[in-house]
Amino acid sequence: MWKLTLALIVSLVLGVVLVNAAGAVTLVFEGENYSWIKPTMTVGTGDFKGNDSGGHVYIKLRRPHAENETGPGDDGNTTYKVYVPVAEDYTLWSLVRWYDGCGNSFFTLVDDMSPETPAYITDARYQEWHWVKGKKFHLTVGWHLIRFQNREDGAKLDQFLITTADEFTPTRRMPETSAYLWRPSE
Ligand SMILES: [Ca+2]
Repeated sequence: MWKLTLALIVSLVLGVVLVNAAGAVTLVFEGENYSWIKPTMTVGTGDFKGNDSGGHVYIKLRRPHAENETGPGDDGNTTYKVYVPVAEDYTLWSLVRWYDGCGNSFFTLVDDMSPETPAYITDARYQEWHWVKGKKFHLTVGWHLIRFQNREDGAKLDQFLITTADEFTPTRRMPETSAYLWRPSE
């Protein structure tokens, strides 16, 4: 209960409510609202809903597109500095669109994880936006870095979320909890 109370207090301070009735904490971020970006990660227009005012980030297709598992052409990435209000195990979900079987993954790196860590998201649904479940990881209270990094060209990211809920499968775009994201001042 104290965790729920703490999360509610933090939510009130930050001006958003992210704690549901069951006490789960869910933080949602837009791919295109990153803290830092490194090419060949690129900002694109359009999102899951076909909404042209929305955006995503993606790894540009190589010419020619990789046709086998040759490894990424660079370490292009977006990094998100996020504030975690409750120490807990969090599951990563990502709203992605894959190009094909050789363009269907991102490294998903938390804090000091490196691409040598076998942490990435993938599945076999191509050419349509859908949610993909990632790993569960423990986060302490405070600021953390979450990075989506080039693993295969042609991969796109509209949104991602971290949640303490075990029995939760997102099926649509979620309201962004931007108060929990650090962005450099313009
Ligand atoms: Ca987006």
